Amino acid sequence: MEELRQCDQEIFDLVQQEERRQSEKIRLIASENYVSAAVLQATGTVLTNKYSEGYAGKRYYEGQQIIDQVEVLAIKRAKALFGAEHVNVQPYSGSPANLAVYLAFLSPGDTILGMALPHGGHLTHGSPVSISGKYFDAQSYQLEAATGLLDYAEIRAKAHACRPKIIIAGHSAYPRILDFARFREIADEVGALFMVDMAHFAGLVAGGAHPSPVPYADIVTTTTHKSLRGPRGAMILCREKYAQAIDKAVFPGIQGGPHDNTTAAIAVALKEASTDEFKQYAHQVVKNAGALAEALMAKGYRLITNGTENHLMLVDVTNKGISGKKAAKALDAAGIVLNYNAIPFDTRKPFDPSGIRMGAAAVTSRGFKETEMIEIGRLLDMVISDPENEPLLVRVAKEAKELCKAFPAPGLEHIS
Ligand code: DSN
Repeated sequence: MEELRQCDQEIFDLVQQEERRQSEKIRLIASENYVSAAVLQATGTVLTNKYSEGYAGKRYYEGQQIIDQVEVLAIKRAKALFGAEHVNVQPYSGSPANLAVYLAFLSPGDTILGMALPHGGHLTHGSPVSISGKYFDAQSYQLEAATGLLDYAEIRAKAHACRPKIIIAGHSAYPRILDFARFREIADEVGALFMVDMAHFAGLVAGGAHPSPVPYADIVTTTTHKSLRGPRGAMILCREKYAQAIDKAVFPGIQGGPHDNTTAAIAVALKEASTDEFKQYAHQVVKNAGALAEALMAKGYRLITNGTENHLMLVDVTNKGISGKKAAKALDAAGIVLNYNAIPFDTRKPFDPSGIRMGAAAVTSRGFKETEMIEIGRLLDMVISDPENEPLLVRVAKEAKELCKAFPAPGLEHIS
């Protein structure tokens, strides 16, 4: 990065500091990961210089000889990896991808049914503060109070009552596998389209560690940068009969030119995700999340749904005499980075909720296995049990750094 350093010392220094932070801290934010050096390099190419509104063979600018090949390759790899009939790789990220689906199939005021945000759904699944809740009649389903699990009978009853045009499955904080067949049945009963937002677990699907929604859903959206380990971007997978509607909704519906450097990096990530090594990675993510969940439960932590089947955990820290926010801040100071998160039926406010959310995707990318996850559980418990003990936080941060040092993060191997 010599040219960057010479041109802009301030940004150069900040990038270096962020490299160090990512290298030396235990990153448990469930939606984050480390991309490979190859994905990083593709992201930083001259493809960023090109405009290419339209689709391969039908662009509004000349000079697409190379870009068309890049996009076609990304689409081909995504179709093969997920078994999809049609893929659009242009959405800038997950929220625009979901918005494009709504633009393709809804008019303002139409009804959608998604998981409530405070129960683990996403902003774009109909939260009142999001365009998805402001422009549409957004109905939501919640989790079962006693178990924290999805209640398919309730989803069915809600769907029959509100007759949505789209039923959305998918989440940001639900630690269990979704029953796509049940959702499909419900959608068919009420004549709704069935959309799955698999952003969180796309990498697990790619690696065969989570059932695929593709055979069941009409449309599947996903970001590319979470468990899939690609650059920040998104894709929409759909049945061929919806291809034209989806493509028109992405461009010219809500976006202009695609970010071609990102498309290239998505193609690289999809190539990586097609390997046996990635399959092992995806299965290890699930094993690692399970190991941390067990370690925490053994120390008396209350995990929503009593465990996990995917990459993430949602932990109610109330019985530890601490709020989620206080726990997250103390942990960050101690070199363990996660986020505070509402738990289902939370009695506290979203900005200072009762829970913390954590995931195993990033630490698994750096090679952590069950042993290291159990060690993380020990460190995490020490901090949550004594969050104001500053010397302890410093000590734990040192231990976290030592643990990380033994497992250099992808793309950051040069940090010593
Ligand atoms: N912000 C992401 C997450 O953390 O789950 C979802 O888009």
